[in-house]
Amino acid sequence: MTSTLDALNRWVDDVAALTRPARIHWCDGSQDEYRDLIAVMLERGDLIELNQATHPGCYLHRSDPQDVARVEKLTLVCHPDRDDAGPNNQWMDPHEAHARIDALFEGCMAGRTLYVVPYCMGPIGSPLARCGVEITDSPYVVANMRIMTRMGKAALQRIEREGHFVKGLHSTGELDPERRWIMHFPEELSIKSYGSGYGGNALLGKKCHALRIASHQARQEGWLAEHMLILGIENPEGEIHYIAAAFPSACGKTNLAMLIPPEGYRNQGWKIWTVGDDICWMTPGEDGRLWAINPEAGYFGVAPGTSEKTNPNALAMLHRNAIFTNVAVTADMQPWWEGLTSGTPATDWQGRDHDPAAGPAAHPNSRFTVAASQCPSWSPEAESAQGVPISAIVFGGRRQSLVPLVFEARNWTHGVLVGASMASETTAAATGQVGVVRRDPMAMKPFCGYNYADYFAHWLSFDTPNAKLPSIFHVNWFRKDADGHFLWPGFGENMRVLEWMLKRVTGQAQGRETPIGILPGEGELDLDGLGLDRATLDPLFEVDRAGWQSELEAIRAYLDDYGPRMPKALRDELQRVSDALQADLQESSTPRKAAAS
Ligand code: OXD
Ligand code: MN
Repeated sequence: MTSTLDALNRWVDDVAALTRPARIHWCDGSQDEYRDLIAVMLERGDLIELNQATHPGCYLHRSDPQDVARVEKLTLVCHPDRDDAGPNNQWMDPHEAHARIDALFEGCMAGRTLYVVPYCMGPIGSPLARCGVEITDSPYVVANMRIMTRMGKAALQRIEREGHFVKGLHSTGELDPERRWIMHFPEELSIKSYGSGYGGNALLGKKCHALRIASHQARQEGWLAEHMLILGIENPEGEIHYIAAAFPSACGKTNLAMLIPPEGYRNQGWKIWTVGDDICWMTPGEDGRLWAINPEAGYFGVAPGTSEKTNPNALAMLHRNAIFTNVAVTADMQPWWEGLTSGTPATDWQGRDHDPAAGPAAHPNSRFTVAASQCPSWSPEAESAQGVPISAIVFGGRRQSLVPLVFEARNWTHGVLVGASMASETTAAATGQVGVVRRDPMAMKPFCGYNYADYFAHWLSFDTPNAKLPSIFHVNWFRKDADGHFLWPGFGENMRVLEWMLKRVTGQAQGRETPIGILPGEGELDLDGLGLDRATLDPLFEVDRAGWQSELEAIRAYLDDYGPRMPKALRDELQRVSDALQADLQESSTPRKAAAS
């Protein structure tokens, strides 16, 4: 019998024969290796040293200006049968896809080093973790993978023990957008990515493995791979409840995961623990609850908007051992981005003298890469092999109108519909127009490795007699008034919403039934000290019946796009909500006594 390492060696040989590198380096993940990589990149000009007095161990990488975000139209999910990829994915026949991308890989590493990067997604000893090997010709990718995953020797040992791994092949190629693909072959557990050095396209452990490939594996094996943060809420009694929350890219997952409660809450003993900020793998435990791990070991966060006000914990962790990508710098080489209240940008993200008239100094999707354990609120439970039990799942989007601050789904099926109905205004995390509303179910539109209809069916299948499933909520921090001002203060104040969720989970708040779900009852959500007037509060907690009827029609049309594969249970649930709304509309058009407030 040939060992896994033989198979790995053979694959490396095959790739080397195709790409013809000058040398091959097997990564061990050591500190010395990291130091050498940094030295190579400094010498080549791939990295620029930042101010080592203020930011020891911090470096800046400037991307090609045409390579600064994920490119969804070049990201393919290549199942043999197109319908398995679904209307939610770009698809190509696997044979054709391999042929097209292998033609690009041909000889592409000439003169370069081929790095073999074994990595583990999740705590190295966790049964929920999964391993992969990325082959890349980019030292920037290797350095980032070392921060973002458990990379090197220990991962290789686990691969040898387990006998399988996800194969990822990456080359930056010529960074030509016309010669760029990010391809996934879920049945083969493999990924091929060419022509981009950007995180989401090139750090293959992250979106490609931990979401697109893992979501496919999760369906086969009975678990969930989700685009969710994980946080722990510690109450004054010292109990910790964990929640997982899905928001589309660049909608504040990192900020929420690292939230510092307002002073009044802190004084009472409330605390937030950060388990993860982007990806969550959940599996049903023997006790019927969902247990979650963060498969990542670092944060690849959006820099602009990260400030003392929005995320002091993130700022605190960014003063050492961080790689910055496409931020601006001050005259004394400190990293700078829009939202920071101190420092002045001297040089913009492209290395030009900063001209405020020429646009932002930092790219709107500029990023930091930093070890998870550097976050002051990092939870030691992030290393737990069994994961953490999830009490609540939260879905959320960026919606200026209609969607209230918070509501709870009635049950699991309704919650799955709420997740499936998610929509959000687009952001700079992907190329394309920013600010247009698009459906982004469970924040997985760019990341679900198979047909969404099958994915919703998979979600519904968790509702078994022995399951003790989390409650499901929906939040919207982004409501605006007619003048375009945010109605809700957000950031640390979101603690108030989390507290209401906990009260619901623990049976301490009754809530108010509405056709779209359960909203906070009068006085249940602590608004003390916020100074919000009725004109602000009313829209945050109102259910605009007519507006929701149109929204439900849009959701129905969206689900219909998936044809007969869409689970009937989800359509029936939509009908139930629609009927409840209709009944409510009729009732409210007949005069009745005003509700007590
Ligand atoms: C990310 C993204 O980088 O969602 O996390 O784009
Ligand atoms: Mn993300």
